[in-house]
Amino acid sequence: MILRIAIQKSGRLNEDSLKLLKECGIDISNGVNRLKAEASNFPLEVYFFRDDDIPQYVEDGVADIGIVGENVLYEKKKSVEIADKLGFGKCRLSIAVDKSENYAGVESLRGKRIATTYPVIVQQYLDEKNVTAEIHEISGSVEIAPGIGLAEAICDLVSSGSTLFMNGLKEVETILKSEAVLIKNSKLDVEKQRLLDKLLFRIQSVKKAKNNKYVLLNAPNDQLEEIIKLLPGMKSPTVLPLAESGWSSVHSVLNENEFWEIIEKLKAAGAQGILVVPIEKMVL
Ligand code: PRT
Ligand code: ZN
Repeated sequence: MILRIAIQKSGRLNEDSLKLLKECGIDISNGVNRLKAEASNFPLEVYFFRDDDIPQYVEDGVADIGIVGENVLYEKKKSVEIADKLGFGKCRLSIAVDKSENYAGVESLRGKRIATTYPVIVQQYLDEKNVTAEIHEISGSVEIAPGIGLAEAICDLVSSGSTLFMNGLKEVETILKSEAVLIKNSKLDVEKQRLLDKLLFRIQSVKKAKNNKYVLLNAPNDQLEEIIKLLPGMKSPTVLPLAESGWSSVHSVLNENEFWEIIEKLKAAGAQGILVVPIEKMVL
């Protein structure tokens, strides 16, 4: 029994998808035939496709699971399930207009031409807003459409915003926030589901590790109690005596979100020599 995963052949999601598998301890042989590769230490076969085709292949069962951006998933409207969000490939699908335009809300789009590679998502958005506009589906370089007189607005993926800026456009509405997700065929058999659960367990351990840091610090013993109170840790922090008497070494795990705030408080409480180390895997 082997689980088949579809990932992007080349492009923005290819590298991060392979990296995730590697972090899950899965070695993929980089065979000459880059259409398909097999893992040497997990029952997994990797297929390399264009991202646009992945939802269809997973729905049809050509692949059991796949990694794709939510933007592609919602545009293709295939009946597959999201097994997990993966935290990379983050971007947003936004409407942009010429920067000199007097944009006064979504009503301003009424009767306008909107160029996009995401006609389904844009139409759904306009319907929700009760706005009628003309959608021009084009296959690439959407950002030049207003400049060449093809449309008054565009809807495209944005990450840094520099593409819009360089083309004299401004972002006016965000329709969708997107990241890479792991999708699965909705009728996986028990054996394949078991393999997927095994993979998901590893993915979750990798994700948790990324969101947390291992922190080591030196604390004067008379401040130890206060410092320990500041540390959430997995259970409670590890405390070891230092060679220098009156001092201890404290080890704990901190979440990225609360990290800076706690570090500040630790310093204020007398902690010294604070080391922050990345965690590779975290199994709770
Ligand atoms: O060949 P294939 O069809 O597989 O690839 P593709 O060309 O369709 O997709 P690719 O590799 O460009 O993107 C794959 C996925 O990465 C997308 O479906 C998104 O889920 C995700 N992603 C994340 C992005 C971006 N960020 C992104 N910035 N996809 C595209 N862009 C483009 C955007 O279209 C625009 O042209 O980057 C430009 C904007 O970037 P900024 O930084 O200038 O704002
Ligand atoms: Zn594509």
